[in-house]
Amino acid sequence: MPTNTFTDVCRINVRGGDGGAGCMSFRREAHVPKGGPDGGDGGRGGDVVLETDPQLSSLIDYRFKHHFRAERGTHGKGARKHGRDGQDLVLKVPLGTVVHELDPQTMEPLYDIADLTKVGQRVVVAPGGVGGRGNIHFVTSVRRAPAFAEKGEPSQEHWIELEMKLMADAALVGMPSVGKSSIIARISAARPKIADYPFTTLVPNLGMVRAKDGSSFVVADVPGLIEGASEGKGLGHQFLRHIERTALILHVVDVTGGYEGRDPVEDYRAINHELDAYAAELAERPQIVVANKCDMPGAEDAVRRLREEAEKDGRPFFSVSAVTGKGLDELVSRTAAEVRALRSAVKVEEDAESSVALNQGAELMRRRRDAMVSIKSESTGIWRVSGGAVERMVIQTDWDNDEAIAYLQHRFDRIGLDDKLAAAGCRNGDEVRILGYSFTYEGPEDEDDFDELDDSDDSMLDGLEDADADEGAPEVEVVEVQAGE
Ligand SMILES: Nc1nc2c(ncn2[C@@H]2O[C@H](COP(=O)(O)OP(=O)(O)OP(=O)(O)O)[C@@H](O)[C@H]2O)c(=O)[nH]1
Ligand SMILES: [Mg+2]
Repeated sequence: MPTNTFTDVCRINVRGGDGGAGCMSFRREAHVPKGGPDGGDGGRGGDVVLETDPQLSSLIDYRFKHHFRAERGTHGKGARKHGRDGQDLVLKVPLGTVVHELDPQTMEPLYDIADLTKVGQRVVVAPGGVGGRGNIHFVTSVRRAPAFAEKGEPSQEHWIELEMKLMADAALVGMPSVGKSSIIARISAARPKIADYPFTTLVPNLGMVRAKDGSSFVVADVPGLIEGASEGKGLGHQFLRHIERTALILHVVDVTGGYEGRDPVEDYRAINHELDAYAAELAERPQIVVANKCDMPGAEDAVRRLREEAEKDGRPFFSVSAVTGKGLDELVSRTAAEVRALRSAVKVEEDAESSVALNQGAELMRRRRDAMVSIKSESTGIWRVSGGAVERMVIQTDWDNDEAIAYLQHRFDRIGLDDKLAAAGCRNGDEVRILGYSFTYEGPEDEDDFDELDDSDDSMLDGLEDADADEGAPEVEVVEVQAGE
């Protein structure tokens, strides 16, 4: 399965389906002029789900299409009929895909959502919105005929980054032009470009290598590294990232010293230094030292010195020639054996639980961010309130319906928004803006408008509490309060 071109990082915008609206309806029967409320709930919007597919070896499907949205839920109907749930949108990704949440403003990665390393592993990256509740849910002891229903929860769009980390078993690592591509071409079916100038290889090539004992492993030919790579020189970071996932490093050294006449032992040390500087664990990763170009005259001394150096570090050493093929069979056999041993060791680490825990963490972070409310002064007497959860409450409200608006006021009350506005310096009569809507602030303890709307008694509020009990209202946390001048 040699892969010569593949995209390894891409950004996509994902959005679950919107929830369907709840229905406002009353039973109609021949002998009952106006029966009880019977509006059903809206259906749930579909989720956007990532799923690993071992057949895929790249993220190329996401290079040209960037927006993905799941199906919306349909609206609820009378006679307590629920709307239909939207279908999930399943996006296939290759094994070894790491998913990052991106900051919508800076497009910088915020945190990891998932690390997809197992066949068929799934993660929800954009949950669909829940359906709005039909008017049957708003019945209370004092409100027998609620004439409003909730709109569906709009889904949230966000940007994520997919990063495919190579799932190669071994990586050919070394300075430019040491013969990494020549070696992969010789031991596998991969046919990368080979040339006598540095940085011929710019994206990694994968090759499947079959050892004599019948076992096989995937080897990656990684672009050449130079001194300073760990600081980003020569696209160092981008290249070093490819090595992070490979359990075994085949460190290739040019024993001729290359056209610059470098010292092979220094090259060997320099590369190990860069690995260490990038990530200490890379320096500790199992490594096989491969002295290449042994066919060249006068290489013996360098081979001997390098062998000593490798032995000092306790690393297996092979002298080979990608041109004549000398020593490559031995190298392949030894690599296959190491890979087998390493593979049986990693299984324990990759249990399902750890990946689930990671997803839950991401979901929690998403909820926290979503529940945050920011209050800012736009100008004298005008306040801007923003935040995912609070904005959705506004969107889910039917603005043509006074009862629905009163219910929204009640929800604001429950999350303590009025108190927080007051704390920020908001005064009665000030304007409060949420999305495109504007409210007049009337202070935190203004329970009266509720009663006025429904000319019922004071127990109205208690009744509402009951109706809300199952709501699971988000706990709103104010992150930013900026008082106006
Ligand atoms: N004599 C001799 N030349 C070799 C050998 N292996 C590679 N070369 C030559 O070295 C040069 C560089 O080889 P590549 O395989 O492109 O080296 P690379 O490490 O992949 O280089 P980058 O992709 O630039 O990092 C080419 O001219 C090869 O023909 C070898 O074993 N012996
Ligand atoms: Mg190359």
